[in-house]
Amino acid sequence: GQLFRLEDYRPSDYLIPQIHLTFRLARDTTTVVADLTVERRAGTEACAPLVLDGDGLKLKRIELDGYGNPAHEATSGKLVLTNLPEARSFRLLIETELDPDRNKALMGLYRSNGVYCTQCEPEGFRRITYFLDRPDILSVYHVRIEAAKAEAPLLLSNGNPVAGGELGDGWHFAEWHDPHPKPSYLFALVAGDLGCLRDSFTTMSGRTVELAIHVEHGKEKLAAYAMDALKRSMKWDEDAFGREYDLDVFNIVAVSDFNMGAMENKGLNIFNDKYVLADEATATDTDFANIEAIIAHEYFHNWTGNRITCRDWFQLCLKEGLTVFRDHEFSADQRSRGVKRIAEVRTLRALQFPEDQGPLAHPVRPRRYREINNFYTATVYEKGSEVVRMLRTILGAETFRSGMELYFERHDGQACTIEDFLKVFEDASGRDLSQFGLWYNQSGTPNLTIKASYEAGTLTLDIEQSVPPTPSESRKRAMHIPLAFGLIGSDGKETGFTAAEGATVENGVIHVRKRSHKLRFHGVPERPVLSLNRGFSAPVTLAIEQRPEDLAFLVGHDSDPFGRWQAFNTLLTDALIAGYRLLLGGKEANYQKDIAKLAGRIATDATLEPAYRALALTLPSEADIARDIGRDIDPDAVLAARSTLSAFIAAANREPFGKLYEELEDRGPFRPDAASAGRRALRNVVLGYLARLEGGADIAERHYRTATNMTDLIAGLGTLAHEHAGSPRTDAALADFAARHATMPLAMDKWFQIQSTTPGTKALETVRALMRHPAFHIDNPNRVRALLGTFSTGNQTGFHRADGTAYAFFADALLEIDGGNPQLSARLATAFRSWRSLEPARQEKARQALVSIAGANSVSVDLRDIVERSLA
Ligand code: HT7
Ligand code: ZN
Repeated sequence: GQLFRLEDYRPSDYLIPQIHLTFRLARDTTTVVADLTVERRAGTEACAPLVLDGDGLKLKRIELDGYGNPAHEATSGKLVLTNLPEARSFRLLIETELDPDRNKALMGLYRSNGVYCTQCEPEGFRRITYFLDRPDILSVYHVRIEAAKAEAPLLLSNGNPVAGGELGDGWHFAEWHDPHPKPSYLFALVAGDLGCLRDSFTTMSGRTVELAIHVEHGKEKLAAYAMDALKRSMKWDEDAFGREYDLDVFNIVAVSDFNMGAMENKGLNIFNDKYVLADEATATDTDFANIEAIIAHEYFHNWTGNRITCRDWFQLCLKEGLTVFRDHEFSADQRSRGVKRIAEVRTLRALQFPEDQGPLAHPVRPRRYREINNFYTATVYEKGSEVVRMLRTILGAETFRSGMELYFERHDGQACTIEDFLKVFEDASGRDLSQFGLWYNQSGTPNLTIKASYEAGTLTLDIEQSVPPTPSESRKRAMHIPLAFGLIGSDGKETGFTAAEGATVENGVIHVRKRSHKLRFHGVPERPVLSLNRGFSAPVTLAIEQRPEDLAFLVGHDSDPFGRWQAFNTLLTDALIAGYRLLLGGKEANYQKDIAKLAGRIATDATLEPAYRALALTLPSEADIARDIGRDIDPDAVLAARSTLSAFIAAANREPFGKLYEELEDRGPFRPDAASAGRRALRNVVLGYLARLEGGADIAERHYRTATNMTDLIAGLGTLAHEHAGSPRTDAALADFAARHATMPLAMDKWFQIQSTTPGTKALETVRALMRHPAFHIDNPNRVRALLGTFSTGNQTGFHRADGTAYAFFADALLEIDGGNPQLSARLATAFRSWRSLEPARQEKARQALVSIAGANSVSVDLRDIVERSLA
């Protein structure tokens, strides 16, 4: 694969201000006629060739309007035109022929369940027609779609509908016009036979927008929650960011074959149906929360991504990091802010930290790529969002908002860079953000080491920052780290200080900007307990010695919900790592009674939200524990430490947990709201503990049998399957679930997932067998992720079996998937990224599996890129 470099960016010689597309959709051959208005950029010489991108295209016809057939050279991957007219502007007609049915990569035009649909980000448009397929080419689109009416009564594209009618022979057509110039990656088309849920929204200036969500016939009701989330998103963007929707219609289409969550095509969002369809019988509370967040995310892209887009793909975080930040804020406002923040941090640590600490580390704005599809990462999205959050922390909410307003005003209709983004905040605040800009350019998770001492009214913090070396970045510069903090007195209240020296401290934030600071707080009346990185104000790791009694004090007293959660999480992690070391040394793990008592206290503290209690009582996952151990990991010992601590906490809290479990039973009608979901979450976490005690299988089985919604059904089945794997009652419950949900692929995904994540060496055989199950389809990304994705990332003992057979199996599966869908195989291959932190024998086996992929006969650029960077 070719290496693309940020510093090589050049504006293109030509522009394409307008494009008319005509699609004639038919099963065997679909034809696309693109009528482009091409304009030579001022300063470009008339003899400059026009080089259009293509990917696997068959060229049928090419004409220069008024000039006939132009001099050209066409390959499936490029179309080069020479001897172009002297005129600054000319029209170019290109006809290509496609076969959507054979497109298994799910990029460009393909068919999913009989529905024609497109996916063009990042470089899928070039699989439809030859084009300047880069995000800084903005064009006004006019689209005509022709199809057989019986096969495709519904014909959709971007923008507003402008014409439609009959063509004879059972064919019909529709025309769409999008007045907003847009990059090709936002083009979309959908044609098929779908049902529809309709509604409308009145914008802040009083315009009516027709809303429609298109789903498989019979599933219209399952789109009700998504529709509600859409209307709430539209209103929120007006209130929180002053952004109004700008077309007469907004369409969402749910398809079942999709590589990611959803796509923000202008006025025509296309979704993975997993993130649209929901009711209590088919979706868990997590599914509902994801639907709300993704509907919002794609809608928010209308301004951050579509109206203001990226100059080039290196700037991907410009739209993604900012839009994730916006969807996080939306969910925080719709649900519980404190709980939402904890969940975000857990996700960041689970997905982004390992990326930043392994061979695939890259800056939030990468400088190099071979395959841009491999850079839709947790670093670009989640860390990108954290960077925007830090910007708001540093500038304050008000200045941040003026900066955003300036951004919309100054850059509407443009393709921008991170420099443009930072500049609006510099202009709005009068601050120099050049050191802050390192967050975009320097990879690796910064570490802060803090030593605290207190003497005679003065609290001294010795703060050291270091950023570990990452691939191709060995020397790092000091970053600007905004560390929110609190000093807590023995009465549990914040204690004051009269002055601080050694670092800037303002509005409860320490601004760490140098490699080391000696920060002194004067006038501190007593030795305070420190609450640091409140609200997770900076995405860093913290090394600070804190006494267990201070952490326990924070659990009870920190006014910051994240700080309270973090303190208990640290106690749990410390206990788990100590237990792990004992187990590795051949001893029994033992735990302090205090931790179980604290768990009991949190569980039953009625002043705390149930959702918060559920999060606090969820033990760090095996992957979390492994990450904190850092090296030489033995996953079997990690599982043993986690199971024993869980059983220890359960045994010490048998009665209060049992009582809580009964009290939390929901007897009313199902509601998907955050408070109801929080109660279910707490009850299901408690169930996990109770299941470890005598009689636990009975409780789990009863939970499953009496469940009245998918959340509880899955909690019961998962608990039974994971705690009592292989027992006849588990097998019976699994069979029962499969029988009840056989015709519901999204529910069957949960069934695959429960089995693929059942701990232990047997999981490999189960997964192998399930690949032959009639509900499993290797061409469908949701099925593949449910079975193979969760096996590799969610089953530490199964995937990292000591004999390495799961690695070899997974390598073979990746190659099979790679033949059809390279984006998917590459994404799955990232499961190997932390292989160097395993103990040596497993490391060697994982390395062999990676080497075997690299040496295989035909490997896509996508998969090869991940494998080679993982091995480097
Ligand atoms: N902007 C989109 C990213 C995307 C994508 C979506 C679906 C299929 C393939 C894709 N490649 C990239 C999704 C988003 O961030 O909103
Ligand atoms: Zn996005």
